[in-house]
Amino acid sequence: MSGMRQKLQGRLVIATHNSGKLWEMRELLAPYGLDAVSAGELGLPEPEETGATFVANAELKARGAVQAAGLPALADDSGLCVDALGGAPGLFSARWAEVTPGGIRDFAAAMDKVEAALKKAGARPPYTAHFVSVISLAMPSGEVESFEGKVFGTLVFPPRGTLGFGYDPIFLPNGLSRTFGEMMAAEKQAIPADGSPALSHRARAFQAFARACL
Ligand code: ITT
Repeated sequence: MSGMRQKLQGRLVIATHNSGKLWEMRELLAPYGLDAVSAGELGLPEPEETGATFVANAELKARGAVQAAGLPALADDSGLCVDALGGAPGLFSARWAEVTPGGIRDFAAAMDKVEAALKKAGARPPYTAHFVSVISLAMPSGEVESFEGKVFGTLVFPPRGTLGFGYDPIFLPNGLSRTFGEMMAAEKQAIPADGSPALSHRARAFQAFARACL
């Protein structure tokens, strides 16, 4: 793993086809002066996510991109895990939003589905939940390293706010009064200068990645 500990420089691919994630990852990388191109800009195919864990899926996406592009590749696999639903939608967070299998995604419908599943399970508020993000870096040498971040909170219905993406409008981080959907990106994913933990799962995973590789 010694190679991974060298500073990452030059061009890298952000191996995501999700515009919300891409935007956040570009913002997180911006201070480091790397030239980040997206999987979409390079015309890379979207790999099928067949892994059984967030780490497996993040690594599969990063490996696919490093092979296709010949550049270091950074991928994120993430999801919302709801305690009363046994961790669902979890790995299937994107799939819960698909209107048709593999087709366009409707997160208003996905958030309704979460609420309906909670009702069906007989759950009572507070609906505790967490977001997970695993960021994997794959190098042209074949090395891969992964970093995880989590944020804990509760779910609110109806959804609140129009900012962010995905399940942000139902997620209220512990100790705060606004959902991720009501927060500016700068607040959701700020990296504190004093090294204390960031707020969002992705920013936390990024902090671990940055400490090791940037
Ligand atoms: P890529 O695989 O191309 O990166 P994806 O959208 O398919 O994009 P995932 O398989 O990791 O990504 O799905 C995770 C889903 O979880 C994603 O589509 C979001 O809806 C949701 N999610 C992840 N992080 C989130 C965040 O910060 N805020 C809201 N929802 C989030």
